[in-house]
Amino acid sequence: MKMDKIELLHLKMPLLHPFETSFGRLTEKDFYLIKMFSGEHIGYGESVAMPNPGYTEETTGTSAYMMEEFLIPLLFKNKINHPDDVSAIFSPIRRNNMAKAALEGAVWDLYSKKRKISLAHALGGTRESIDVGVSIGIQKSIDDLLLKIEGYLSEGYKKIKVKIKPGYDLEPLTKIREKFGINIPLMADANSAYSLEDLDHLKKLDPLKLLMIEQPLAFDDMLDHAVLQKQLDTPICLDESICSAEDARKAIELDSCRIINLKIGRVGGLTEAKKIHDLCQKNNIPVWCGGMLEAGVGRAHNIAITSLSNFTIAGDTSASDRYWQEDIIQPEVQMSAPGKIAVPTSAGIGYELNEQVIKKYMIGK
Ligand code: OSB
Ligand code: MG
Repeated sequence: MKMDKIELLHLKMPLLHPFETSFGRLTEKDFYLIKMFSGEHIGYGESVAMPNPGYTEETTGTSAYMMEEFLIPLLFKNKINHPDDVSAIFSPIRRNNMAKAALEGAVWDLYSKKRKISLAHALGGTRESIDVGVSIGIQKSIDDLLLKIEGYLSEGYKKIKVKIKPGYDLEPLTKIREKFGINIPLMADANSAYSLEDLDHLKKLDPLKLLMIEQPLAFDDMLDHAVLQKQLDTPICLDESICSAEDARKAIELDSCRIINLKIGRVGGLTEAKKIHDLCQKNNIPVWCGGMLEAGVGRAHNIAITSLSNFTIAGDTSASDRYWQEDIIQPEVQMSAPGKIAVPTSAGIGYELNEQVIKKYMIGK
């Protein structure tokens, strides 16, 4: 695959609703869209790094710097026969996974377009549609939270994930159970807001029968999560802690988690995500696709990877209108049936870019 040109488009898109977590509040999405030109085809990628290094160490700015200074030159210097080659080409560069994933995603799109198959098919996906849930940020009041959940449940979302932090955990979760019952698929994401000193407090979550608790302890911890998992009935799901297949192997061996939230950007690309998917499948660890408030291109990549068979739990890949006034792709991502999104069958990511919307939100190139 010979590349002619790579463009990085810098976009800032306002979120419909501010998104608050234990690590901060986001009102707009600041990201890079990658256009990779090769002959008659263009492959698309999206950098999912956040403006601030609160979730991982990367930022919008560092990912652009790494792409321009190090990663793109490597892509032009090396021969790429298959997208799987890209992670090997990038391996001399430590971490910077979101920068790597953005470019590798464009290579995967290009590869599938050249072969005239869908990205999902190229990745080995088998599902025709995926189950989707929604991740709800910390709200001003519990009443606001309950109202939001009611709305998303009526739209058909198959998993409700709420962000928690110390002082905003037992009460909102208990109220949710009181209002919607013990049977709605409910989980909580702490984004590393607790420590083992909170063990007794975290045990109080068990009677709420959450599907799982996501990343309760430190972002780089495996041992304490294993200690906590032994004490909890609620399955632990790791997000921040899993940045590679090696991390997943260690977490599984240590029993640090029973479920893994798989994010393409966090693990450095689709090839590594597939490896983690396969490893988890062998070890009976279900995975689901997490989100980074992606615009349409990142969302399309998430849909494609979720078509793999061990994505057995609804992910955070919600429809475009949960985030945006208007998305950068057409058609926008919509539910094909309640709680489901159809996996595109046309070549590559299966969505066209909406250049008008891109022009409107582009702040640099
Ligand atoms: O922890 O899963 C997370 C968004 C940004 C950074 C981290 C996380 C999230 C979400 C939102 O939970 C998922 C989404 O709707 O894209
Ligand atoms: Mg998370």
